[in-house]
Amino acid sequence: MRKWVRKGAWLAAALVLCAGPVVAQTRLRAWNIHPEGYPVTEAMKSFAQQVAKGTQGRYQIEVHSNATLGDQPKAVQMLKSGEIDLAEFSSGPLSDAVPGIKVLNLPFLFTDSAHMFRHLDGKLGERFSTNLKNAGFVVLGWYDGGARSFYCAKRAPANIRDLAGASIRVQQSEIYKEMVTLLDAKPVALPFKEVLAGFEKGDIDCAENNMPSYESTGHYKVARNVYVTNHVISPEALVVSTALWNKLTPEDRKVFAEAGAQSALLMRDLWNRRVAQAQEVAARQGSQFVRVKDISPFVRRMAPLYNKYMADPTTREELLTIVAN
Ligand code: BDP
Repeated sequence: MRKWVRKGAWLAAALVLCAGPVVAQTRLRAWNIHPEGYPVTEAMKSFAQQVAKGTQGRYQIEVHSNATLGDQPKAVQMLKSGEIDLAEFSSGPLSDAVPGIKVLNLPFLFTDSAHMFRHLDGKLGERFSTNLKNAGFVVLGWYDGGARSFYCAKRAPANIRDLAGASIRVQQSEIYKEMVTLLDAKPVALPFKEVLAGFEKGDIDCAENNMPSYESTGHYKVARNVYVTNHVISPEALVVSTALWNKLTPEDRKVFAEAGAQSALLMRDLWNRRVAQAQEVAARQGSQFVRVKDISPFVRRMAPLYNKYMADPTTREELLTIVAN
């Protein structure tokens, strides 16, 4: 018996030696608002895997999905205070941190995602990244926030005038509120996860979002009338806190940056397929899609917004760059 015990001890010691030096592991927390299977979630998971691989397991990123750690405006603060290390944000809440980003929420700014990424993968994206870095967010990848349209529970808009008087849920973002007010409707800022209940309780008549979010949240079950305006085409960003970034070695930064860039490509690819799937699911369950026939009355209503942000020194240059290219 004693002989076996001694043998066991030797074996354990040998295994420890074979395992090599113990690698210190750093656990990082990543915030995400979307559910499992959503393009953002899948891209973030792939990012986490690639970082773990590229740093030989020294960085383990836990992706906390479904806003379990709190809503988006709260998460922006959590990233700044170091409570979380990484996150995927849409450009609405990010613009509270960097006013110039506001421009990305302007209606009818980009013609499509390709137009948007031409700017974000170029000089404009670099400028935004620099400003965001100074505000505490290092951009690792620009994700697709899709094209947003209105959807309503009881009314079926077929014209921009049909939205007048409606209570429309918006993100906590200045431009979205202004846009809805210019449509003679009432903006109601609600956290993303409370929109479904808002419809059910009758607190809101309409909301606006891209099709994957319309479907994944189940909004399509209570708000079947989609008015396809594609009024905002905007990006989202995978970011890491500047505090964490400053602690990384140059080699690790390279791993994070490459993993971020690759995850963005994966996300954009998954996104396009998901848009079609989401529309199909909603249509099969009875959603009605009314395409806008002439967008010009909507665009004309937005004139005060363009004037305001053209006069605003924090957005003027960005706006001119995008409009001119
Ligand atoms: C989704 C965005 C998410 C926003 C949400 C919203 O991906 O980041 O929080 O819209 O409307 O499309 O709040």
